[in-house]
Amino acid sequence: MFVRTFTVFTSLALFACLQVAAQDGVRATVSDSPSDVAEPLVAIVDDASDEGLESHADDHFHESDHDFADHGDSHAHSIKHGRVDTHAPAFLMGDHVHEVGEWMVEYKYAAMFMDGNRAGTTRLTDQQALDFIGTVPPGTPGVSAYGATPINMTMQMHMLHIMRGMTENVTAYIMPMWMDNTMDHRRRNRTFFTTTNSGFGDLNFGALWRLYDGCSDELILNLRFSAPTGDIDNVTSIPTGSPSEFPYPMRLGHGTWDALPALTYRSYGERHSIGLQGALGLPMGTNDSDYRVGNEYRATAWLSYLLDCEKRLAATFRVEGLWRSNFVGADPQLNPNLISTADPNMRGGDFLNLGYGLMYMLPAGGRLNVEFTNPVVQNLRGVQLETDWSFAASYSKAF
Ligand SMILES: [Cu+2]
Repeated sequence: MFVRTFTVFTSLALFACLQVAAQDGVRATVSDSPSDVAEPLVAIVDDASDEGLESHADDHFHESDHDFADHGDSHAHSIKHGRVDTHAPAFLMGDHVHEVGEWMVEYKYAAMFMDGNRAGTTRLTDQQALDFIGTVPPGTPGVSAYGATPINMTMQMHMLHIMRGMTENVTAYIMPMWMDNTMDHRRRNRTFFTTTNSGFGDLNFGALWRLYDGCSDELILNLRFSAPTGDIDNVTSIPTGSPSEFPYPMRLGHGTWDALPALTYRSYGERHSIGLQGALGLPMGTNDSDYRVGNEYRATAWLSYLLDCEKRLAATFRVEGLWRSNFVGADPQLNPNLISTADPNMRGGDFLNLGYGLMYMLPAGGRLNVEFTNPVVQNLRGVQLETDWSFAASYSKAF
């Protein structure tokens, strides 16, 4: 699993480097085309005389140029247009809209790596994780300690993201995804086993509504929903020899319809942009296995800094706070006294994550977007695998 992920990452990194190296060659081609990219000095002079609205941009870039259509000029003139950083760092969604009738297709890969257990903010050895009594009161008859513990996990996601501009300010989208989860375990008797579960995850879809469209900033409401298409009843025979359901973190979906609303604010300067996003994950009702996953509350802020004059390459830095509550209810198929991953009261946690990314606009107009994140603070309920780092990479193209 690691090898595959490493290969994907290395290829993307190499591809990005080659593109950057080839950029000088590309520059001549770009400025020869009729839709020329602004010279930086021209943009600066124009800013001074024209309130920052005259930074020329490629008209093939997909963001709307409706604000200045009445100039009788096919070029987009807003500071928001024709720059790579109109998309958010790779892990984020719901950060931009498209113009009427425009489509965008994106492939996104994301992976999360977890190694070792933690209770609260304290790291545990495998033996300490096995001996963790958990939420069962000490001395409960028949309960001594866990029979097995997870020792590491890799979660991978392959997602197709299709967007279409429906009206000037409303863009609809759908995001089918394929999940691939692998978990290594240690039994009390020092033997090991690995389980793997893969398949379609929950189907996310919704609409983005741009509530405010200023000359250098905008506000976008995301009305996102998740349909329970991911299987929560898959079974494995690996640990016990007879088929039993996967524990909570290995499952492919939530089993409930979820509301995932978010609000995003973007503000653009000549060389940088900032973004703020608040997002909620609210499972609705209870699934047919008698539980629902925890609520999620996310707040994130990022800075994108343009690294080249043509505004094709940007570096991003992001800070994210994430609060996740424990599950409500419990699946009667799972015995929380056998392993920590079967305990609905060991799912919540608080995280402070940092993200580092790069995004690059290819000469043909497609976008590459990569981001690494790692938690600098994580406080987990009960005993759980800790998150070490995550990676997301995407390629998108609008037409
Ligand atoms: Cu898009």
